[in-house]
Amino acid sequence: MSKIERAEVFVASPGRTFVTLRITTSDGVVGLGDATLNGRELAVASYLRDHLVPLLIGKDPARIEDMWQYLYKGAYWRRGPVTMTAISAVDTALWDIKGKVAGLPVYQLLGGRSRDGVLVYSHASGRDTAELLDDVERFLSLGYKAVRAQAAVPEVGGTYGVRKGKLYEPAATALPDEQPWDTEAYLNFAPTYLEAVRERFGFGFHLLHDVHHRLTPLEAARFGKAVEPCRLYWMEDPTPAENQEAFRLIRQHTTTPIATGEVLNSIWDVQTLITEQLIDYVRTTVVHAGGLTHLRRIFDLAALYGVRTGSHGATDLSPVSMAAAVHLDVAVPNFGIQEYMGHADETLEVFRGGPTLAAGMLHPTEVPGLGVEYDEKAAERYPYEARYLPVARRLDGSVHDW
Ligand code: GCO
Ligand code: MG
Repeated sequence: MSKIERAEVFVASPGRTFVTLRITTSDGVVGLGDATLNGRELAVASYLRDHLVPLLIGKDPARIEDMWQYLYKGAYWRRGPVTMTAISAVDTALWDIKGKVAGLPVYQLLGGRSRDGVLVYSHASGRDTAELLDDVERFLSLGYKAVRAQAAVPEVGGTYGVRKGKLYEPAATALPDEQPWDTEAYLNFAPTYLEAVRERFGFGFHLLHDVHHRLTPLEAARFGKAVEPCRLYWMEDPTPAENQEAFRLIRQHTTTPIATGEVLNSIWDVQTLITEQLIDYVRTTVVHAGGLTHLRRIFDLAALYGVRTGSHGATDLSPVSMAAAVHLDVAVPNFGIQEYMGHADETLEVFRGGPTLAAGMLHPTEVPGLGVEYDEKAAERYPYEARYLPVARRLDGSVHDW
C-alpha cells in the first residue's frame, strides 16, 4: 500500500501571500493543496504544520473521504475558516494524487464533463463612472461574456473593489487600512453606474455587482429593486450571511438574483440559504469550504433546490484552488459561473500550469491530477510579507462590515 510519506507547508508572497501544502507518497507521487486564508495565513500554516501533518504521515492517500471525516470529526471543534481551510488543503492534495495515480485529470474522477467550458466573470472597476465604462469595454473586447462592475462612491473616496494596479488586491498594507463607508451615498450612486453600463453596452453580456456584505436586509431589498431594470446576473453578498434567515426579507422584495457564500465554510453554513431557496448562487470554494469532497456535497444539495454554483475566485485563491475549482465546475450539473481574476506574473512564476482561458471560458488541463506544479526554488525569491485586509468605518467612526 502506498503511504503518505511527507507533507510540507510553504508560505510565500509571490505578488501576494499563498500557503501551499505538498503531500508526497511512498511511491513518489506529489499532490498540492491551497491553504490560503487572506490576512490570517500563518494561522492555517500552523494548524497544518503543528496539528495535521503529524496525523497524515503513514496514512493511505487513496482514502480521501475517510481522511475528510477523520480530520473534521477528529478535531471535535466544528467548522470555522482556519480548520476548514486546513482540511481543504489536505483534501485537494489527495484528489491531485488520486488523479495522478489513475492517470486522469481530476474532472474525470468527478464524473467527467457536463459542459465544454467554464463561463467566467472578471472585474471591471473605476474611480468614477467614466473610468468604469472604459474598463467594462476593455473586458468585453477581451472576449469576456460576464463582467462585474464596481466604482468608487464619490463622497467616500476609494471603496471595495476598485483597482489601483493591474489586479485588485485588497490585502495591501502591513496593518489594516481603515476605509470610510457611507451606506446612503452608496445606495444613491451604485444604481446609476450600473444603469450607465447597460445604457452604453446593452444587455448582450452578464453584468454582476458585489455589495460586499455592506447593507442591512431592507437596504439590500431597496438596492435589488432599484437595479431590476439592469437585469443583473446577481447581486453578491447583499447582507452579511452569518444570519441566513436575513435573506428571506431581501427575497420577498426583489427579483434581482442573489449570490453569497465566499466567507462560509461548510454545508451547515448554507443549509437554510439553499433549502429555503433564499439564494440563486452559492459561492463557497474549494479552499475555504473543505476541499473538493465537501464542496461537491454543497453543490449537490444546491442542485436539489435549483441553486447554481458561482464560486469565489479572487486573487487570494491560489492557482491550485482555481485549477481544482475548474475541474469541479466542468463536472457538476448545476454550475452557474466562476469568478476569475487571474494572477500576478510573480504568482505564475511559482505556480505553473492550470486552466486556460479562451473566449471568456476556462478549460481544465488534460494532464493527470489538477495540472499545477509548485516551483519551490522560485517561491524562495518571494519570502512571506504580512498583509491585512482593510477595515471599514462609518462616517461617525464606528466599524462597519468591510
Ligand atoms: C470577490 C471577493 C474578494 C474578497 C477577497 C478577500 O468577490 O472577489 O469579495 O474581492 O474581498 O477575496 O480576501
Ligand atoms: Mg465577493
